[in-house]
Amino acid sequence: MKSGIEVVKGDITKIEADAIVNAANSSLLGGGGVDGAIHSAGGKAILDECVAIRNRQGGCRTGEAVITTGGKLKAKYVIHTVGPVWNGGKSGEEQLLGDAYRNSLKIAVDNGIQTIAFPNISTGIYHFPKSKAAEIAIATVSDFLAENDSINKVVFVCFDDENYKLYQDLLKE
Ligand code: AR6
Repeated sequence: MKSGIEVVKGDITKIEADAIVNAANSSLLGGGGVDGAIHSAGGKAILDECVAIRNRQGGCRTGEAVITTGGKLKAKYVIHTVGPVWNGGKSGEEQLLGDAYRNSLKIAVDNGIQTIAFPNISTGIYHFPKSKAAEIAIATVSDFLAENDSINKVVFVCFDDENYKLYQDLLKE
């Protein structure tokens, strides 16, 4: 296992970390999947801050990230990022998925966050192929950790068996 990286299977809303990452959409107003789970477990304080960000800067573009309170969650912060919708792979999806991970980590560093948990961004409703997404997620996080020592733990929280197995296999290498 690469140092500083862990993989667990489960529900990210239950994770104890300085921050958990949300696979949001550009509106920042919530949705289904992990986004719906985070907003319902974390409560209205998260949505209120999302609305304020939206009023200030017009939402969040694909590949970018914003930060709010964790509300009622165990995590102090939620970092909302927007992964790309998979559209066959010729629309910059791979670069944009890497950007979503990288920009989430950058905003974590800017906020003094030391432990952060990621869901498998874009691999649900947005249909990014899971195997390719896992490779990009692990490579992007590993490269970032090699150049930054303020984050000491990154947890990949896999909700489904297929992603859990992919991450375990890739991280064994
Ligand atoms: N904890 C951890 N992972 C989860 C959870 C959970 N509680 N629930 C689902 N997942 P998705 P996307 C996994 O669809 O593909 C929303 O409507 C899920 O199994 O949540 O980036 C947003 O508002 C999958 O592996 O996000 C956007 O409109 C992963 O989380 C859109 O969906 C991502 O699946 C974003 O689509």
